[in-house]
Amino acid sequence: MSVQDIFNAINEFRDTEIVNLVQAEVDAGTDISEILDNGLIGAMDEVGKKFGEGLLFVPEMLMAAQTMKAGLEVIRPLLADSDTKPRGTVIIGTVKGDLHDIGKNLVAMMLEGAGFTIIDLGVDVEPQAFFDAAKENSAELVAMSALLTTTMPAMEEAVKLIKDAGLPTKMVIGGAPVTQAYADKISADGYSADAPGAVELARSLIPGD
Ligand code: B12
Repeated sequence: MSVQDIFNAINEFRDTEIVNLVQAEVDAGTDISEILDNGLIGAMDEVGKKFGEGLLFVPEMLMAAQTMKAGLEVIRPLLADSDTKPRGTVIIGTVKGDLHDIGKNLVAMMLEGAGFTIIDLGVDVEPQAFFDAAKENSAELVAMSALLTTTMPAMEEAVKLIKDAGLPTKMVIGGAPVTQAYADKISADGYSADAPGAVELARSLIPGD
């Protein structure tokens, strides 16, 4: 058994086998970041590549996503830091028009593991809903995810709503098409390319000690 088996299982949509494959790697002591980067996330990159090349279609992409999610659940409990202390509240969601939630879920899991309180608004979240949740919960951070170039502008709308109202809430953004340059352009407080980076970012914006 190897991380390659996890990669292959996702590409072959073997959602009943994935749990055992991931568990076997965990039991073998394989590094979680190796399981994530080369197994679970690496497989989704491959699926995206095949979709881009017209080699597979939306139903297959969905089956791969379901398989990936089942695998991710196995490592969820292992993402908690050993030295977690309570930190701030984070509102997280995927922006309006966008249904991709795997990356968002992973970021939420890792932030939770690092001690943040997570309020997950789900997918297809209106800019106003990010604003309302930030205000109602006096949240320290809003974290927005977008996987489609067409849905990125919804991030700008939410940032504008929160900044214009003068809320102290910081805003971070991410997702495959998002860049630091885009974060700068829309005056977001931060960007990270991956979930561990999102934790670093949140810690730097909300110092807990
Ligand atoms: C799975 C998938 C789907 C699934 C989603 C299931 C689900 N529940 O999420 C389904 C089948 C529903 C889907 C639908 C569509 N998809 Co799709 N999908 C993908 C795919 C293959 C994988 C995405 C994924 O889960 N990656 C794994 C996760 C872990 O990575 P991630 O999301 O990037 O997240 C990481 C980082 O970006 C970052 N991050 C993410 N969010 C955040 C947030 C913050 C705050 C921070 C700091 C960091 C951060 O950390 C994460 C962990 O490291 C991608 C290809 C790809 N390589 O991205 C295409 C892809 C995103 N989809 C694409 C398209 C075109 C579509 C559809 C329009 C297809 C169609 N014709 O209907 C629809 C749109 C539906 C909609 N309205 O949203 C295109 C987007 C092109 C573009 N640039 O706009 C891609 C790139 C495929 C391609 N090569 O063309 N899709």
